[in-house]
Amino acid sequence: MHNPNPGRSSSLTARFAPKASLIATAALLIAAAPFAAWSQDKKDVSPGDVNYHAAPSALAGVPMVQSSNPKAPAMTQAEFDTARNIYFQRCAGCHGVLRKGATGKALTPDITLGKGTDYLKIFIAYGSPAGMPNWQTSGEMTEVEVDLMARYIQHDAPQPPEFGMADMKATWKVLVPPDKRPTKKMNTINVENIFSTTLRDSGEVALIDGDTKQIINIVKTGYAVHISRTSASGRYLFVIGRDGRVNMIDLWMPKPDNVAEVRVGLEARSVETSKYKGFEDKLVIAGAYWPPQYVIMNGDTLEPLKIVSTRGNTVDKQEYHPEPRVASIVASHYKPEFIVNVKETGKTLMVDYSDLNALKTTEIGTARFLHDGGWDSTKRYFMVAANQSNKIAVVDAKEDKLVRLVDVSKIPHPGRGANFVHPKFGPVWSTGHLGDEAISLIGTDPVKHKEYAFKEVAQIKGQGGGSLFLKTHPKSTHLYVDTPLNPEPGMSQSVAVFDINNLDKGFKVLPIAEMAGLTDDGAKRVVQPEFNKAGDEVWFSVWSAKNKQSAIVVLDDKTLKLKAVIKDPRLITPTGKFNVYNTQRDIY
Ligand code: DHE
Repeated sequence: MHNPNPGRSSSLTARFAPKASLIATAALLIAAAPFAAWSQDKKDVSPGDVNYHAAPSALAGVPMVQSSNPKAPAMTQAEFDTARNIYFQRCAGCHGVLRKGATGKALTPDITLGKGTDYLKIFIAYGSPAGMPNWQTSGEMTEVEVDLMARYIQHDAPQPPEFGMADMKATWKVLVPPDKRPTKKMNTINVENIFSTTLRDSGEVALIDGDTKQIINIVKTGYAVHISRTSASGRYLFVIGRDGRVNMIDLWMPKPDNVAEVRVGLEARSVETSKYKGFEDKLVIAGAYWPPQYVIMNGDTLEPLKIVSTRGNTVDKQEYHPEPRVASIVASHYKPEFIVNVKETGKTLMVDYSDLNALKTTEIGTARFLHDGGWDSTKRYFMVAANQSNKIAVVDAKEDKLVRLVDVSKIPHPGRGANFVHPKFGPVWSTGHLGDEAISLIGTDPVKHKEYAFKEVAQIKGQGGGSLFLKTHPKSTHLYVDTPLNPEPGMSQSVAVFDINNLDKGFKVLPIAEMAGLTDDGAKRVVQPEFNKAGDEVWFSVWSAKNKQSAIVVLDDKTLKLKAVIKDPRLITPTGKFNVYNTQRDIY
């Protein structure tokens, strides 16, 4: 199997390695020419990446329209339902809801029927050298389940329902109407230093006081919350669950809590609020994975106002794609625009929200598989990872155009990225990678450092592949890089820290999970560094499974010494943390 960390032993790689007897059987079957042809042109996906993408989808429990294909092998209704559930738990993230292909191959009956059950069983059981996990030999699926899946994917894909205005309105609740909300801040909390912390598997966020390190409130949100964003004024927090539920939290209440909620789709990842002068706190936008659409809402109440589908043609082959998911969204500081990144078609949409009845959109062709990204330090250039294309697209929010597609390493994953001033290249924005240990630095100053602007000016080496997020702060001289999806616990449980003024010196390893002092055998993945408002503390989540202990570790940024460990039975699966002030002002 492909090893994401050449030169390092990999327990996950070993786990994915078939047993000898099975290899022999597989080798015979794999010799079949069509298999080779099918797997060879597959994108290279590391096991860490597979882990990350094969997360359960919120669609698993949704009733769907289904038709069975008479040419496909028979299945009982119960078998079909079980297979559908497995598909949405493990496969939809890569192969798409409609199985038309996303970062993984298309698996529609026109392709799968010709392959036949036996062939498909081998493929599912043993995986492909290019990245399809070996579901059976890794112990993730039984032989019976593999047989079920091989038959299931020869039937037509069941289609989840659409989710239109009537559905949204039916879920929309204003818990505290605007005129019943406080007219001034009613608490003594330093709200600018609150960390909205995702409790991934409990359907909540923890609002943690950055000054006292105490939990202010645990707020009920959607299922498997993804991100939080702060309104332009800093008063409201918006949180989105994977199930498409958006929650609006008022930080002025005596105890900050929900004031409104709505569902914008059946599965979603992104939310943002209008930040342009004159439009502060006026609108909220959320992007859905299913149905593929974005929704603009009233910034006071979350009343859905406008739904726009993202179905359309891909940027390169100009082929129709039925489910281009909405990935990252940011609010422009230059114009009344939201920047909406559409994953499978590879388009960045500059959505002018100044008149929702005459919505103007500038469609910029960038690159397929857009995912996450952040602003450069001037907030003029949005740097977005086209992860499976191994590129960063640089979009100019002033001119509404693509500046450049920058080739980087394998599967860039920046979160919002990290901006700092490099001694030689001037201002740079950086990203880590899921597929290898490279950290790419991209010059972002076209005025004083023109020769370096929008080029990958350097690659530094981090601990290993499986990196998701990196972070610094304008007041810090440190760059922190996590590696939570690296198969080596030594790497997934620690972070690398670089001295920005001496990057060539390499990194120090900070054993964050160890510092947390957790006593059980949880995975303790260290994920997503986030600074406090003052920029003198950095927070890390130590993320274990739902039934294990987790924690937040706080370091003094200057000394790299432990400052606090936040442990609480209510901190279930903490992942992303969003400091109100830094998120409000896009400081990273
Ligand atoms: Fe994320 C950001 C999608 C899995 C934690 N994630 C994002 C964004 C997208 C996205 C589109 C950008 C939002 C924006 O900026 O508007 N994430 C996805 C997936 O599709 C994926 C691969 C699989 C899935 O089924 O969700 C996925 N993400 C994860 C996780 O497993 C992580 C590590 C833990 C978790 O909480 O689920 C995770 N994603 C995050 C975090 C951010 C994020 C913490 C925001 C980082 C930041 O600093 O801005």
